[in-house]
Amino acid sequence: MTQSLIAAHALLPTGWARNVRLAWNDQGRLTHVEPDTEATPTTKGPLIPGTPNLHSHAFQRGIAGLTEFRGAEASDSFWSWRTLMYRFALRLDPAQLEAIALGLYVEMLEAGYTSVCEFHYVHHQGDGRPYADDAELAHALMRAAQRAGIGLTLLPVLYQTSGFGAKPPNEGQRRFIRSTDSMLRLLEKLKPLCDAQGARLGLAPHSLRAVPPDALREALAGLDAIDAGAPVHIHIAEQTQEVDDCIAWSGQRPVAWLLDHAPVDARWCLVHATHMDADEYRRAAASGAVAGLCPTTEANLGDGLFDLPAWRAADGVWGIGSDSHICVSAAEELLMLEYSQRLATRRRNVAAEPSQPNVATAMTLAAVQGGARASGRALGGLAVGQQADFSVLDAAHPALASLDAPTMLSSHVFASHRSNAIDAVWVAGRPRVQAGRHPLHDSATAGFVAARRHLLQEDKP
Ligand code: NGQ
Ligand code: ZN
Repeated sequence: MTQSLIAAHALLPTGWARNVRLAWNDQGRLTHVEPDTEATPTTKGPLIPGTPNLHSHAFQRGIAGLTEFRGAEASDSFWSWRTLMYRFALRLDPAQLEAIALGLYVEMLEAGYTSVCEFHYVHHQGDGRPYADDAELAHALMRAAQRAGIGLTLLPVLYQTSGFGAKPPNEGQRRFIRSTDSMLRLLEKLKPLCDAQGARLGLAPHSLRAVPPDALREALAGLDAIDAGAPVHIHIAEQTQEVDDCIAWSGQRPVAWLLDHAPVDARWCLVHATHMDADEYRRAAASGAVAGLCPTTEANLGDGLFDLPAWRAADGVWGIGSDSHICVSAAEELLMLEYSQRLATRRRNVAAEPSQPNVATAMTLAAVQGGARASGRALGGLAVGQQADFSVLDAAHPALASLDAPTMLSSHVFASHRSNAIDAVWVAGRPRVQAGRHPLHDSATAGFVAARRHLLQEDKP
């Protein structure tokens, strides 16, 4: 098995370096990262760190592209999309979930994501009763990740109410609902299985509208007893409706409420965090929590705009997720994020950093650092002790050919327009994608299409 290579150009946490020798151990952890070696490069295309995908609801890949029409209401919204999404969620069976997740994870690898945080909330059978094995659907996701060879942070989701003030859940949410005790039993059951697979187990209180304060406190205490460092992810302040409802309930905005009532720190990922006031930007950034940005989903759902300059001015850490999977491409998420900021600020290269003026380079490094923190795994890029997760760009792609390495990355993000410029992808020191293809590409794609067709047929009377 290959355990080392020499990259002509590699993007290290400190920036671009030449003739870098990478070596890793049997566990897939980097043991050497040495620039300026004399040896002849074995890898010609620029090597970039693998991007962790910090937010995924795998099953939603099955409806990507299918909700792009206006419904009965004069104006469509996040909430009408959610109604359609719930209908689909109610029909999934374990085999279909596994097929959709496998197809998705293969797509992710081919697009340069080397790991995924799976925010997993469809727990029960279609009628709302638990499966005989309560972890049935978690197992389906874990198997899909293992078969694809993508890294996994599994985040079982606590979902109890349909709105602030402990509003009872609605019928469409019946597959998601769990008591806090049943969640803690699920986590206890999954912990050794995740450890055995090299996955990290965490917890995701779905949102403040789905988890009342007592349940939040008890679930976090239970998680700490299982793994005091485990990641905690929560959807927060994505829609203005949620902000208004939170103020009506508590007198506070969601992020402010969370910061005052939960021990938010670097273990936490605040997914979306779209609607914050100036004080919330400062306080949330100072907590060390990662802002889990999902730029194409947030655009698709009409969420609103995150203020990246305000977040960075407060030294906030961020990463990217593909969430609803309307788009599965790390490069396109970065493009969407940067472009949304340009449109809002009427400036260019908004996400560049004083230490890193090349915006694609700065964004890639930021998304890796933030994604690693949110994943709770050693995914912090090309440095000793981190996992050997990386992509090799296709130096022969027309958008990249004959450019220098940093500009190849710029063109990959800004100018390769949907034609993938990734040649190879390695996870934990093992090649998962070669010549742009995952070995399961054809079979996983066929399985995905069959599962989607089946689910859509069930929709017809
Ligand atoms: C989710 N998605 O959990 O899949 C949510 C919709 C909700 C986003 N927030 C459900 N983008 O928030 O209630
Ligand atoms: Zn989400």
